[in-house]
Amino acid sequence: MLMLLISPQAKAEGEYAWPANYSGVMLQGFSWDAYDDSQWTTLASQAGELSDYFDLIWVPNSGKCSSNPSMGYNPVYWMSNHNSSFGTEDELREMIKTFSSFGTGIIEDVVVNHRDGVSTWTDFPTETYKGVTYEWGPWAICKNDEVSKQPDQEQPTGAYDTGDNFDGCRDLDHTNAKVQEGIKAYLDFLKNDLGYIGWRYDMVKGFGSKFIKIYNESAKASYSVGEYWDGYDNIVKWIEGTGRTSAAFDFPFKFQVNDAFAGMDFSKLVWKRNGSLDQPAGLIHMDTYQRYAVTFIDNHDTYRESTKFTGDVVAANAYMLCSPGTPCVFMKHWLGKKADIKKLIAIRKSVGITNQSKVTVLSTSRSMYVAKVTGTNGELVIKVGRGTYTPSGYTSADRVAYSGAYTIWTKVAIKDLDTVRPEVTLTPDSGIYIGGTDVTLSTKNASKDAQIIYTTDKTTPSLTNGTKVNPGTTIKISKKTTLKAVVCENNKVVSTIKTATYTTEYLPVTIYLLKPKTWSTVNFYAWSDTFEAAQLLDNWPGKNMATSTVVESGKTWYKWTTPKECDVVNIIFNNGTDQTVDITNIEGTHYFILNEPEEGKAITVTDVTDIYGGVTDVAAENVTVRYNGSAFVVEGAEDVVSINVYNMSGSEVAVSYRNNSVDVQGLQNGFYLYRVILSNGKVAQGKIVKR
Ligand SMILES: [Ca+2]
Ligand SMILES: [Ca+2]
Repeated sequence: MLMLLISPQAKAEGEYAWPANYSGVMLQGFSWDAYDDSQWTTLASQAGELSDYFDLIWVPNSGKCSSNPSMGYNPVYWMSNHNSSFGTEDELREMIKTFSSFGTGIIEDVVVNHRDGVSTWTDFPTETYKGVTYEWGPWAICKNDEVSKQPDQEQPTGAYDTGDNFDGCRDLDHTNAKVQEGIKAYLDFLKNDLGYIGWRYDMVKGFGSKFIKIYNESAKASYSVGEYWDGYDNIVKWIEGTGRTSAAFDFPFKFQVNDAFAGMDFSKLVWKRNGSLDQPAGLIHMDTYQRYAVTFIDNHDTYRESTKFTGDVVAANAYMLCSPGTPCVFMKHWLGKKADIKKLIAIRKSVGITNQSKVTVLSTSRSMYVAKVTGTNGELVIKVGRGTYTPSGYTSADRVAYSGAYTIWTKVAIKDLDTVRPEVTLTPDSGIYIGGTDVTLSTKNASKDAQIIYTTDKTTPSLTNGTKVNPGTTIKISKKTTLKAVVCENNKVVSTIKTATYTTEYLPVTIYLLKPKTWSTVNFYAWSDTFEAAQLLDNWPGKNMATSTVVESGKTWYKWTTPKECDVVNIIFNNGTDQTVDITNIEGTHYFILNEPEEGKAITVTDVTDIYGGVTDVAAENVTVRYNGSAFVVEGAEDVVSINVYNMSGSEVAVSYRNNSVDVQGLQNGFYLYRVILSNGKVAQGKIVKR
């Protein structure tokens, strides 16, 4: 009877935080501005190799943000738009699925301390998930957020912030139950819809730790780690504040490693547990917290600041990979020292070291740290530093990895983690084949019963999508096609996705730029894979476009069309002094406008092709749009397919389908652009004022 009185919601300690005795190794799959290295398609193409070594990969926030490009730390959309600077939502889903099929979990960078508006500081998007609509207003914002000093913006009415303020986005009021419901839905969406295995919380100093407990218990987080940038005592306080529902990055570990290598004083790699027992430094020195520690040598922030690790990268990774805690290898270190880091991970996994493995420090001095680490399959001895040491019972034949800066001895046989995986080969591969080509699909390293599943509509080939054929099948490509294919064995997808693009004719690119108000000179500068800048629009700053203007829909545009052999182009707009970001991989016809410049940054652009690209459409006559006090209403037409509303910088702010009105109550007063498409294909567009 007594048992029944125990609170049913009481959870086993750490149930939703990080597994006990966890042997996994994590990769931070990006560094700052890693827009190339960390594209979802790039990561997915390496899924085989990365999955041989890593169990978890932390990637940038994949939701659409308020700038482009964005590293993900100015989030706008949570559930309804995961097209980001790292790829489209389809590419994201394909990447997560590919890693998952190799047993590797993807960790999302969850940024919920703050959020940005769609077009103003406070107009958060309305999003619907599982039939529930989440509509937010200024009540969701902490009253001491910096927007309270902006009289021209809607004023926040939430409670005071329960942590630090992030200057640049609106700090959310986590004490508000509706905010909490939104975050719970967001995490549910990440885990159960997109397929993330867990998350890393950004800037957890920005709100109370008890809210993490609410969120993780709701989402049943399997892996949660918080970025609490502080010393040991405060991080421990934070972990306890979350009810041990989250792990934390081991900043104290990172800073001891920095200090030890910078001053060549390896005694700094040791802290005393309970004042007496020598242990590797950081959160991990305490048995209580090893499980909740994610160790690292550098991350995207520290690497570009004065906190960057400047010592021997391999030796530091050796120390980390031969210590408790869950090691998180940094992308730059992985790319720069791949062979060494592969070996160190193979050693950790062969010996069976976990986040809670036992360490016996054998020697500690300025010149070296020496410790015995006991894994589930045996033990190793690691020495970091240049001091001389030979562990008893070992000979030089037992040294499995070493340099002048570190040595590892073990008698455990080191496994080769490289897996030979089946793959698809396409003959010929991507390229330009004017008039078309035949492509043969074959397998490599696959069993004789293996089959191939392919798609030609850019969707992900899977057991339930695509055409299944035998290796050796030839298919005819007669128009521009993206071919995606996987190997399938015993009713399982066993390869990464092979993607190839076949171009069968040249389609020139046409680029329009709306005449910028503040530039008296406009230059176009372009390059492509097949053409140098000098062959297209001349060397920097490119071509002065003064004589290349056209007037369309009452606006003056600078217009340029590529030569017909150039069907993908990269461009920069500039005025000789200021310039835009690189606008890459443009195909077809595109209309651009410049965004407001930000101090010290290249100017970003908005692609407004959706609004202006339709000017050649047949105009719908006698169709008008009027404001009725709460909605924009279409008059003079019955068969409305869609109504899109854009702010004056071209961002879509409202949309309605199969309806002759669109609700604009959430929008501020001012001018908007609308575009109405009728079922007969005709288009009405124009400007409207809400007042
Ligand atoms: Ca703020
Ligand atoms: Ca905050």
